[in-house]
Amino acid sequence: MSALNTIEDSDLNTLLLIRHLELALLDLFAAGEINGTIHTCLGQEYIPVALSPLLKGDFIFSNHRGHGHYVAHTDDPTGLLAEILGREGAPCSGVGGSQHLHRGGFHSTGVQGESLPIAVGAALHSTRVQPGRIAAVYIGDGTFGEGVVYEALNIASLWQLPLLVIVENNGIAQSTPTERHLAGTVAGRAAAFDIGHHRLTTTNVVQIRAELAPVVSRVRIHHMPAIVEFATVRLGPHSKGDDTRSADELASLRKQDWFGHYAEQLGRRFAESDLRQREHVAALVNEVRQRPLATWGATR
Ligand SMILES: Cc1ncc(C[n+]2csc(CCOP(=O)(O)OP(=O)(O)O)c2C)c(N)n1
Repeated sequence: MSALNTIEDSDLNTLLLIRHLELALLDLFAAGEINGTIHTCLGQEYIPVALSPLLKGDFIFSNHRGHGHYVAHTDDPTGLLAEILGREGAPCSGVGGSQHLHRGGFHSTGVQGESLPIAVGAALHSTRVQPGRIAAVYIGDGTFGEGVVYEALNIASLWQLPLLVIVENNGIAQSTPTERHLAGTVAGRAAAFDIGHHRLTTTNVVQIRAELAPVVSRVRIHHMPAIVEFATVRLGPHSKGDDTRSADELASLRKQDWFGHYAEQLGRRFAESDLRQREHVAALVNEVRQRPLATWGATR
């Protein structure tokens, strides 16, 4: 078991950066400064932070809850803010917004399940022209309700493609608890397609990375798909103002928040990073919201 106190400063900073960005986005939404909606990854930030160094240079496919994925994999919080606020410097000219982000090998979509077959295509492309590059795709537990997921898993296994499926199982899909929408298990589904499955329950990024490094290597070197499933918590509403969970349930989920555990174990180091990131995000928000509006094509 890897001790949390060996966590690198850069990882701690990224975790807290994502946490404060998500909180700032909720404030901006409440102030009417964001069009459409947002889905925050509060509670799930540690997953892409643990995975990002293992997936450098790979294709990353994200979903509607993708802010943390984007920041961890691209190190571009300013671009994310500009995109969501529709300001100059937005990587997709402010047209993609919160759910449709693209930068380099990073792509996200708000259409549930859509990324799976596209990731399979990217993995196939890799085997032909860029061996060693894998396609990693983030999905939620609710996305197993989409038939295309099974078509993609079938082909990835049959053709032995370097596909890593990262399941963020937060126990709920919008307002439906997992036990009411999912028969069987994620592990059972992986087994049905002869795909390796690994389930993680810890929020310790050091431990997660150590445990998954050999899994990702196998995908990369032996061209075989794998599914990694995180038992995690969604602390915020699905998107905005649509949390149907009781106050008691939310209070018990908050006890599982990595933030409290990290604060307890890392003490002053945590408090200092937390303050720095809070101030950093406040400054970023201030700077980006004063930029002129993005124009289509201007930043491409
Ligand atoms: C094809 C499609 N159907 C429905 C939706 C609306 N929708 C967005 S997210 C979501 C639930 C997703 O649940 P899950 O996959 O568990 O991810 P989570 O939101 O928990 O991260 C739904 C129904 C959608 N975006 N796309």
